[in-house]
Amino acid sequence: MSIHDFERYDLTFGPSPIHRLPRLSEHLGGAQIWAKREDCNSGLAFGGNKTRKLEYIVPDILASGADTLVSIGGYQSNHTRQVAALAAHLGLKARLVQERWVDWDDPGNDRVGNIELSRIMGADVRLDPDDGFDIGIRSSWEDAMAEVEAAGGKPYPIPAGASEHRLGGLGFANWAYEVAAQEQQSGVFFDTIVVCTVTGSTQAGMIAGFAALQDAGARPRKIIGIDGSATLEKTIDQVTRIANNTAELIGLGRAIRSDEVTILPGWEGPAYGIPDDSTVAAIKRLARLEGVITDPVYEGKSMAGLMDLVSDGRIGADSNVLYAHLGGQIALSAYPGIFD
Ligand code: 5PA
Repeated sequence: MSIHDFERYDLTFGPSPIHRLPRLSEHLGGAQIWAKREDCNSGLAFGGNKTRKLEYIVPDILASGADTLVSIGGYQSNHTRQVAALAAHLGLKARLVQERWVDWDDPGNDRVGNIELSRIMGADVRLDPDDGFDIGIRSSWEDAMAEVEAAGGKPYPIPAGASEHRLGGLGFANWAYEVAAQEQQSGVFFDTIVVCTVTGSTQAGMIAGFAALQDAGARPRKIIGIDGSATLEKTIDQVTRIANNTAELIGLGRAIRSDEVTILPGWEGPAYGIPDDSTVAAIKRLARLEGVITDPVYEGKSMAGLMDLVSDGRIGADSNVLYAHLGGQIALSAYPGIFD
């Protein structure tokens, strides 16, 4: 088996674009920095990293005969917004459990941004103010499944971030092959990839995909995950587990080595969903140097990490760094206070 043996249902515009960030590179005075843009990868409700993961899950959804997608996230989950868009696109219903993952009191946090879009797209959005952040399987989500069944529906479960789904790592295993093809065209090899990690299947898929390419003779490269949730040990376990599951699916034929899993702490802020000064500074700096927008929950944190690693030389000056921009800007309207 290889990644090419899995059916993929098209939800994206095609390969996501890669472009240079010349003013940021110059400003930091080290490595050359490029971005691959999952934040504009699809016409479905602004897309993002989950849209790529869902491309490999849709065939299973359609085969199951389900009529309702059931998923879970925080009030401002990008994932549940992308599930709502997928349901609309497929003509299915969506039942979304939105938990209070973030202790953040900007007014409108449970009404604007992602949750507003999910409501516009007709999802059945249920707030659960009692449950906090957790990347594992939740009882509130299992309850939602049972409720759909009790009402005569046929639910299809999509766990948080689609990460614990059996096929959840395939979208970003394929991303690795897409990067390799884009490198062939441009002649630029990215020796370092920087990616924000929370529920894990984005980075885990990349690890499995690049491991397969490397075992087939490609040059080695470093994938640096930036922790976005201040639960580092749990995240490392989850990424390792999903990377191994995905590696098995795509026929890697060996286990993932521990040196293939790098997740760095330092830019996660006090908790999931809460930015610190470095997050806010990184969001402003990237926006003011390049006109590229990042969010305070995910990409602002990974960008803060990238900026420090490049400017202090931990990523060497001779590197070509690929920043995986995974989306998430829709949540900005839930955080107006940090830019007042
Ligand atoms: C998310 C996730 P993983 O969860 O695959 O590690 O990806 C982290 C990530 N960037 C990075 C953006 C913009 C993201 O939305 N979001 C979750 C959500 O509910 O939206 C799954 C947590």
